[in-house]
Amino acid sequence: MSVPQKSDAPKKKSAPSKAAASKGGETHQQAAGDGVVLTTNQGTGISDNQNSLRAGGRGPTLLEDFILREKITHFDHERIPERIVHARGSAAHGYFQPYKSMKHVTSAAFLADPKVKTPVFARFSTVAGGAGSVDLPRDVRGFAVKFYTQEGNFDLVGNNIPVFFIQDAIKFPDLIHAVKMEADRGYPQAGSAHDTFWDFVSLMPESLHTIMWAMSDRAIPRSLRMMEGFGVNTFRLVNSAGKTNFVKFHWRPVLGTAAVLWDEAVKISGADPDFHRRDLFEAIESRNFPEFEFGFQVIDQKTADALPFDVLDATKLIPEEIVPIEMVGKMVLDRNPDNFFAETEQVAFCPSHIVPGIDFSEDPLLQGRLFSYLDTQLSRLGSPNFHELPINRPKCPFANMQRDGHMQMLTAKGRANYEPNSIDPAGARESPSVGLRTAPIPTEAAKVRLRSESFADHYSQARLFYRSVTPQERKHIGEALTFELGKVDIPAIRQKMLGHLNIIDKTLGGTVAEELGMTGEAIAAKPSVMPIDLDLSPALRLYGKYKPTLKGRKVGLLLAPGFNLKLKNALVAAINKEGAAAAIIALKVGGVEDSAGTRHPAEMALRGSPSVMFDAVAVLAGPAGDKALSATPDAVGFLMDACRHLKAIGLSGSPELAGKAHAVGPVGITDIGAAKDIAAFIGFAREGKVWARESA
Ligand code: HDE
Repeated sequence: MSVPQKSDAPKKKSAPSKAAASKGGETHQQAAGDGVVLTTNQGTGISDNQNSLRAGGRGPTLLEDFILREKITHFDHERIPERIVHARGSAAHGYFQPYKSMKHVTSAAFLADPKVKTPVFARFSTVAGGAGSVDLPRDVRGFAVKFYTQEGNFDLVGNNIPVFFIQDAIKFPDLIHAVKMEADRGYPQAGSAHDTFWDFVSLMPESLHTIMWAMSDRAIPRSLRMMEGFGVNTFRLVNSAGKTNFVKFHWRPVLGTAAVLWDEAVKISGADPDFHRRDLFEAIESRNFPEFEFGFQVIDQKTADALPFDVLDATKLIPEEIVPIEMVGKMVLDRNPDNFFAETEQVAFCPSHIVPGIDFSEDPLLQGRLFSYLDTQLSRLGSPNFHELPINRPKCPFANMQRDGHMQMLTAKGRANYEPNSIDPAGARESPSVGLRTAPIPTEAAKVRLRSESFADHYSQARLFYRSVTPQERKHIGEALTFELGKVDIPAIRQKMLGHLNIIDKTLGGTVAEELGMTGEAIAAKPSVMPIDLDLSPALRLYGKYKPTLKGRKVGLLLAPGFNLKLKNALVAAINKEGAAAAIIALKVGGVEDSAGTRHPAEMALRGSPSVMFDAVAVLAGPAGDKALSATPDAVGFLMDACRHLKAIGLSGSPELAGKAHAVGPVGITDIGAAKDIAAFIGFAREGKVWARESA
């Protein structure tokens, strides 16, 4: 244990060592050392944590210094292998509570009683980048939730996109090798805009539906608190009578969905690589607890059979217009981890962790996942006892005859480490009544390596998604494809991709070809099944589906000398009333003077707070302040970017800056001359983005 041990550690004040004293006196810790004494991992008190043991003040260090060696050895082994995918993640504790009993479809106890709160731990992640990569690459986001139920842990290991790139687990290593940094050159980090990824996609049309989602604004979310989540694979629900249904799991953010623009994502990655992690942590610290509703699409066999695609195919979704989502409860994330490594890093999710009442489907992607996660935890966490770590340990009793192994943390008692046994009649035994029972789904068939015909249509749902979303989303998909394919060196890969895009939607293919300067160069794709036009699904839209709100958002207020204090206070009050936060920015972090010459503290200096970090911005200045701002490139950039990124903008006393930043005239810019104008600014800010400005 490297944490201080209260009980055993000697509690007397530690005297500064002679060496420390001779080198310039006491450190803060030594001076303040009335509290817990620093010890080795064996509990031996440490008298000097500043100097290693040496032969004389200037002599060589002695091998005898076990305190130095213990400390360095532990440090040398502080890192564990990062996750091969989803390495970069942020997490929080919370609870889940059902709205009503779901007993009619599942016997799962945590879904049976609206009074029962089940503790959860949720981890959000990017897929491709390493643990130290930025938060805002274009990427799918992981959305994994561990429910510590009274019947065991249930891990719902999902994503923020409802479909996946491949249909069979055997293709996963190829997909991931293709998207991660290229084997010879070691780049790009956390980005799909390179040859190997698009080479793979161009040869694997089953990935095209997910590609449409990954190129949409879903892949650059504004906040982890504003993403939908999906179980992706089809699971089964089983009720106490043994009746089964298929189910698709959904998470819906109470704050609604929001995304940033690509140019914002690129700039945020530089300005604040931890943008999402910080946002989640700060929201919880300020008690704005992220909330997600949990929804089920319950599908009976008859409905599944009538669908024009296979419910076992993870590259397909079931439109809500065909099977509505029933909201069954809510997850609230109300506590940050105490220690990032012990919790966020060591948490081990496994789709194979289910509880009675939930069962798997035969989806060949899910079947492979059931093997992979347990296997990967063994090398990542280094021991088959990873379930004993506090973050992974079930909160209900657990007992079996598994014993020993690396880092065994439990001290099993008695002689009986096998079953059946007569030596320990009170010991753990199997239980047909409360134990998990697999739904007896018939499976007899010939052993074949074969993809079912029902998985063969790779284009219809890609088209469905592209045509169902809003015009802005469609525009951004085209731009993202142009950007990504523009980064591909090998022309034939681009040409093949254009062939696929033409089949999904001719206009899309044509626009991307034109933007790439490759009109007429597409290599025609030959689908094995020609796509059909499915009924559009407006539910697939990212924008316009949730009510406009400013709740949980952040408004940046740039204050310059001579600003109107009354207006600033009214603005902050209006922003707070919306449930949003106002961040005070000034040219210098030391503060800024209002029109009466009174100095006010700032929270952020302009240089470190570009407008990409906020959902909406306002600039308040007096004449001198306006002059100072317009002479400052960072201030001009602040406003120019806010304008380009379609943010609601409020301006008070800053005409010169507005002119320099070309922020005169576009929709969504409110002149805040008096408090009565604030409502109009808030109205635009609630919309998230002023889309009319983009069309203009
Ligand atoms: Fe994963 N995935 N995955 N995956 N996955 C992992 O497990 C894997 C897939 C997802 O926050 C790994 O603990 C295979 C789909 C999330 O800790 C690994 C296949 C979905 C996380 C693994 C898939 C996911 C992982 C790496 C294809 C959405 C992060 C580290 C058959 C439903 C969990 C680890 C966390 C992590 C394997 C496809 C979601 C290697 C073989 C589809 C959210 O076991």
